[in-house]
Amino acid sequence: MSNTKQLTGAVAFLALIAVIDNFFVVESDPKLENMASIDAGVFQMGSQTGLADERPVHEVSLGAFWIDKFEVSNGDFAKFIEATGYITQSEKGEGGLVFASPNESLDPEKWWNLIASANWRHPNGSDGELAQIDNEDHPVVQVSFDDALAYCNWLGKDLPTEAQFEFAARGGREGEIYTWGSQPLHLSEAVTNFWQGAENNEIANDGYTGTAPVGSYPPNAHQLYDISGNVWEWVSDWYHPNYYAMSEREDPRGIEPDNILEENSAAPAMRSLRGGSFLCSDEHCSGFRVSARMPVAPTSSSNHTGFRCVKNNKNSKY
Ligand SMILES: [Ca+2]
Ligand SMILES: [Ca+2]
Repeated sequence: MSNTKQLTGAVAFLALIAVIDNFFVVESDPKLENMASIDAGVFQMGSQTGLADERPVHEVSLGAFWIDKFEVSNGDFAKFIEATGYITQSEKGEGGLVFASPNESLDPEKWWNLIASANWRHPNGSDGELAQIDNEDHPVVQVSFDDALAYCNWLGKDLPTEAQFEFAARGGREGEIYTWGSQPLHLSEAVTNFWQGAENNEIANDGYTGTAPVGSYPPNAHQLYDISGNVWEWVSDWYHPNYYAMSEREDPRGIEPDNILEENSAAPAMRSLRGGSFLCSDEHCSGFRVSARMPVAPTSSSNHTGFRCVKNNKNSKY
């Protein structure tokens, strides 16, 4: 055998070992339990019929990754707090935003109140009805961007990028509006946890006026539950309304904050939320569309915002 053939054989053998090592080490990792494996792929990101910040539709390619099948629950988050002693941003005295029913006011400016006692243990404030101890299977809310990222990092994971979230949410449905296709939501259907009704008349045929236990509704094609609806979810990207016009094609990770702030502007940069919440209807917000984006201050916490984590494939090209 020539030296060249020996060398080629050795390289091929080492490559095989690397693949096997990755397969067994990663696939057997208990932290991948309840995560869906998403193959590398190319998709059309955005929507020509959605809002201005969803345009233009552009081609994006992603490496393989794993993503949580469920929103992170109160029970999951409690383990993190117990293990690390982490104190969330809202618990440091900043409080959290709590939705006030439009029954009390039809003025959208008055729909949200900053409640000092609102935090992940008491999403509606300490006088609220939802006590965390009774809601271990509900999605954790009243977590800021840093809180969400700290949880994912604790598990050796990350928050998904906007591109990863949309690719996973679409579940292979190219050009569709929702995770289930393009058929509009019908009030009698319980396809996801959303706001069922017009204006202030929430009929809650889906069973919940607030959060639902994670995994209460049918999953998408990747077996992802509540990737549409229930609670909005933090993603890792900084938000810019025109980002899609300048996005990288391969594994886009959002714009850098230095490029977001307007010159001489004191306005803070925003992070993106994805997936909509129990407060979204097709008439208002429609955030459960797979292309919908929502800018939010990263320091804010609210009672309709949570998250899920991803783990990137260490052999990923991107
Ligand atoms: Ca509902
Ligand atoms: Ca969700």
